Amino acid sequence: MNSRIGILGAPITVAQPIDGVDLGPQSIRYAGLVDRLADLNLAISDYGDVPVTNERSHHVDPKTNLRNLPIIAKNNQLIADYVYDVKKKGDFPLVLGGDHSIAIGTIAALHHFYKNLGVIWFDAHADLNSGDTSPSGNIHGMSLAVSLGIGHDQLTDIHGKRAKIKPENTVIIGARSVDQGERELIQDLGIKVYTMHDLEKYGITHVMEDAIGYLHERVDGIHLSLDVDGIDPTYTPGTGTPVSGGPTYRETHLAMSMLYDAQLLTSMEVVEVNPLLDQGNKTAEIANDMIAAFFGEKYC
Ligand code: 4U7
Ligand code: MN
Ligand code: MN
Ligand code: MN
Repeated sequence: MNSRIGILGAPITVAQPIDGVDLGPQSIRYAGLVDRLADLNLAISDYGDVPVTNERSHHVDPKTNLRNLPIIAKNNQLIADYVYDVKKKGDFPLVLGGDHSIAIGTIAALHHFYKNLGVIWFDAHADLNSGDTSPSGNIHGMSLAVSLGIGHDQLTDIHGKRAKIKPENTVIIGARSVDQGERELIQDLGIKVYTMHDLEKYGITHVMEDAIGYLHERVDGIHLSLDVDGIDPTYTPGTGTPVSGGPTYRETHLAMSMLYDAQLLTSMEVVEVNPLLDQGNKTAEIANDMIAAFFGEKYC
């Protein structure tokens, strides 16, 4: 793994309706991120936050079924520009959200550097809606679809037209709240999904070995998009769309350690931490534990 990490905050909040997720990057830093990673003998550059703006309207455009499209498109264009610069420097990008719409910008930037970028989407949700299928109009539930080239062109055409990743290079882990339109898309595109049923039945070790083996044959880089609501809300209560029945702290930690051991990952983002919904700063602290495991922190 590249030993220089470039941290960027991406405090978008308007792709979902609850205030506070814009404080995610600061809460993760406050929980000790830079010192923790420096202890792993990694060189850290914290480039601060992308200067996004969060003017919110609660109105869903009836023509598109999208909330706050223009501002989200503008913010993600900025995120893509900033992530591109970090990657161009040769740093390993670590992007801190913000709501999960930031993946639109992150993946758009990263796709320039790979022929076949793999994505591991660790999430309770599939984030495969579009205006046509979304029950909410919230764009944080559409970012994986957008990266696959599905959705409004103001979103899909950031840093290049349509798809930035291929469905066969995409893996979802931890899914347990998938909408009807998302199910159909998963079937149609053949996206590999490890649901909570698979995690229960086969165990996290087998699922991670299978996912890593599957991607290893296909891709030349792998981005981890870690939505903290992927983890069971007992551990990560500070998030806007919690879903019970997720992987435990220990399972998630093991998954992160196995990704480190595989030495195939090339970028990471951590999203949906909302300190205003949290118990103390618990969710940001647990996010730090997972990030540290991902970058090679061992128990002993
Ligand atoms: B997150 C949802 F309907 N699917 O589209 C939607 F359940 O980034 C939730 O994974 C999306 O947190 C959650 O609004 C987006 C809903
Ligand atoms: Mn998500
Ligand atoms: Mn989610
Ligand atoms: Mn969420």
